[in-house]
Amino acid sequence: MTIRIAVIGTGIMGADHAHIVANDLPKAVLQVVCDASAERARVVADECGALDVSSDPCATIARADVDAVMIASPDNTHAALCLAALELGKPVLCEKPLAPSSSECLQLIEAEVKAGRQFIQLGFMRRFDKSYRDMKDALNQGLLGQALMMHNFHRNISAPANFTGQMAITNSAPHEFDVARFMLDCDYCSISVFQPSCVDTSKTGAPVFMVLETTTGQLVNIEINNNAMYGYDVRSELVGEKGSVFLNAPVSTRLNLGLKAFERYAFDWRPRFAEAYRLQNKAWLKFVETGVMSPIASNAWDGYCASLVAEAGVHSLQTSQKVSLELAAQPALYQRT
Ligand code: ISE
Repeated sequence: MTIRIAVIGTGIMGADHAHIVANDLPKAVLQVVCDASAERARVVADECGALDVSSDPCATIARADVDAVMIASPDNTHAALCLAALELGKPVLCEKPLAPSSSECLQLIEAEVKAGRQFIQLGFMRRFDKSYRDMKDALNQGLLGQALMMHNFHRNISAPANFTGQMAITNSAPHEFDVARFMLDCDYCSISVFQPSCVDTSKTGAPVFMVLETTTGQLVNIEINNNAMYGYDVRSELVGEKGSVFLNAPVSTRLNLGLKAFERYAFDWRPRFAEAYRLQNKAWLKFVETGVMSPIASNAWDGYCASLVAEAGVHSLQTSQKVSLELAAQPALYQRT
């Protein structure tokens, strides 16, 4: 059976998802590409051979010839569009964050609980990345002993014009909030956020440094530096009692010239995580076919956890205080065995 997919939003990630559907998911067809800009929708639809275009997301979701929906529109539209799909019983792959506020995430969770099944897979693609998978395997096999600390660095070349320290926490850091929680199989009990006092923190892209405590006693630190200038660079080291695992980004060559060695950095996250996106989207398609979500995929509950931490992080940034975290009760629908 062919699954007919609509992609909503054709910014960087929506276009990327449309290309993955067209090129890497043989059981799917790109039925509709939808964007507020009809022109932009047409460009992406033509590139990917989509059957139709639209500028109306709710009408697109409701179409009888659409079986499942990928949501990659602006962050503040995610919750309403997820809800529209869920009410029609259509599975969704939603880009992160699930919603800017944890209360909106809880509304989606309530709707899934009421429906008695999950519909939303969230686009935390790093869970499918080979280097993070290997790190998790080393931990699960007991090679490291107990995990103690996880150091994370997330650097982009340059911050978009609207990118404040707050957005570093709500838009960039959720990847680390989610992947460290997944890695350590934990939740967080507090977050403290710092910025270097030697920089003008009102400027876009000023670095943000976070320290989180987990409910199982580990420390997680995260540097977000959206203006790192030199390349897209995501690093992580998991430190255990007996050893550590450091992520290697996929690097195909090293150029040796004039007594120096050069390795290439990606311009942004797409090349670095290309295979993770493909694996994530394949896992989602299987979820659409079978109704069974991949055990490593991120769901609406994981989205809620990430948004709650981001909210607390923004509060910590504003008050310069450590902020404690308390999760709502987890519905049985999301309990993993
Ligand atoms: C962006 O939204 C992403 O999801 C990227 O993975 C991240 O590197 C970037 O900082 C975010 O703004």
